[in-house]
Amino acid sequence: MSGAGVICGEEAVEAHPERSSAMKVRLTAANFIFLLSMTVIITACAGPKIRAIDLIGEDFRFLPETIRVNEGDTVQINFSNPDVVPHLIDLPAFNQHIALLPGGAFTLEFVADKPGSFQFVCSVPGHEEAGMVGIFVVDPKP
Ligand SMILES: [Cu+2]
Repeated sequence: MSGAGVICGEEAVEAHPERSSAMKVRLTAANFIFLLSMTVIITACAGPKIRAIDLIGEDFRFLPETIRVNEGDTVQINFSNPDVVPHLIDLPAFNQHIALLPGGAFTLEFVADKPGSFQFVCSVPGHEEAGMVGIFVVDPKP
C-alpha cells in the first residue's frame, strides 16, 4: 500500500508517504502534531454529520428554496420568521411540522434517513399558492 490517505467528502488529505515508517521514527514534536492532526481528521470523518442550515420564511418565500444534505446526516434547520405574519414549515416526508409567529424562531432536528427530493411548504392558507415552497434534497450514500 502506498502512502496512507484519508478521504473525507470532497476533500482528500494525503498523509506524508515519507512518514509511512513513522512507527520506526522516534516521537518528535513534528510527528506528534502530525499524528494529532490525523486523529482530528479521522474523528471528523467518522459517523453521521450534523448539518445546520439557516432557513428564513419571508415575503412568501423560503430562503434558501433548496436544502441539500447527505443521507444519514442529522439535520438541524434553524427556521426563523422575520415577517409580520405567521409562517409554517411542513416537511411531511420527515414528519416535521412547525408554526412560527412573527419574529419567531425554532430549530427542527431530524435524521435524513432516506434519499430523494421532498417538498416542504408553508401551509398557512394562500402561502403555498403564493410560492412558499421549497425542496429538501437528500443525496444517497455513495
Ligand atoms: Cu407562510
